[in-house]
Amino acid sequence: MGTIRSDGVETETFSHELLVIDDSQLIHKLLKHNLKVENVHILSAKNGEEGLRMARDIQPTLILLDLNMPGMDGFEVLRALKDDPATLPISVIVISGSDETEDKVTGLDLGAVDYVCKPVEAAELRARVRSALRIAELMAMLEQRAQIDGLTGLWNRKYFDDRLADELSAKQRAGRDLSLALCDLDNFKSLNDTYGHAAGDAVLQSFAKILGKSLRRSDIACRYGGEEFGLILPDTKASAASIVLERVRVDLEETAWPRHPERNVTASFGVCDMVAGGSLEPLAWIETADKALYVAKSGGRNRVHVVDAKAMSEEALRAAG
Ligand code: GH3
Ligand code: MG
Ligand code: MG
Repeated sequence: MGTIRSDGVETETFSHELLVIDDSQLIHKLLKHNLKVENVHILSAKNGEEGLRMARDIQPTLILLDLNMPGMDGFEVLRALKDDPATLPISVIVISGSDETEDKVTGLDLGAVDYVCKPVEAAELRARVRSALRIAELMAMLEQRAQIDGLTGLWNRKYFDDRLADELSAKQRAGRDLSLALCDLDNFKSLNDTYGHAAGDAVLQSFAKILGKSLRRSDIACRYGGEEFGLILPDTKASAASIVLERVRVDLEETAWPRHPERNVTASFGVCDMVAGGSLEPLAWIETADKALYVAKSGGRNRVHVVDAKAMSEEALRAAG
């Protein structure tokens, strides 16, 4: 499969990385030749240790693993792959010269998705690789669905918690900017009570669309719960985040609602890009953004409130005595 670049050159793109771990050069050549027609990028490791390293670094979709190798044998490699949370999800097909039932049972029980005996027919190998890739794609899809909110299509609370922790540790590593915003629709209970739950649901869905339209691809919009949303904006200072959120706020306020044209819907936002004492604890960030949201609500709603970073550091200094 090819992709046309903006300069008109066709480049090859692969849907999956496939790692072959085998000590025989001949097998590497043969597998490369046999799998040429499949849409996979084939990488080669010539022993178990190198294979484990590459599996960790590259995270291939599928590994074709030889059993009989000097040094670490295939079963040891398989055990190590399945013991490490970073490589556990990678599908493994064992390709072995042994057709002993005991070896097949051991390989499959250790977590291989398939066991193929050498010499293997090219057509059969291709079909088994395609089957393993289909299962891997389904698993990835299920995993993604479990992180998505059913009503709005935004990421859910679980994903928000995981990503915030990730982003804060990435920030710690690279010293990058990060903004966190919490957002809550105003007087939503009264909207539900007046126009019905279905009208409330439609508002939640439209608000998710407004977020999708206004945020960057790298921003992470989540439904935090009910009518509350959590927004993670990597590489963004709160001053820049507040400009984006102000646009979202106005967009929502100006939306015309077919079910209740006489009633506008608004939202309040609390934004921070640092927390007292420079904490990298997700909970501290959420508390700070939540306090800012409270200020926006108590100040009259329908506004974006950004935490005053200077006041916060003074407060932290005072607290430290
Ligand atoms: P405030 O401006 O202070 O945020 O007031 P509010 O009425 O928005 O806040 P409150 O927390 O009192 O009410 C939130 C309402 O959101 C109550 C709940 O029924 C409604 N809600 C939560 N989840 C959903 C949902 O999935 N669909 C609909 N339609 N309503 C929801
Ligand atoms: Mg609420
Ligand atoms: Mg509310």
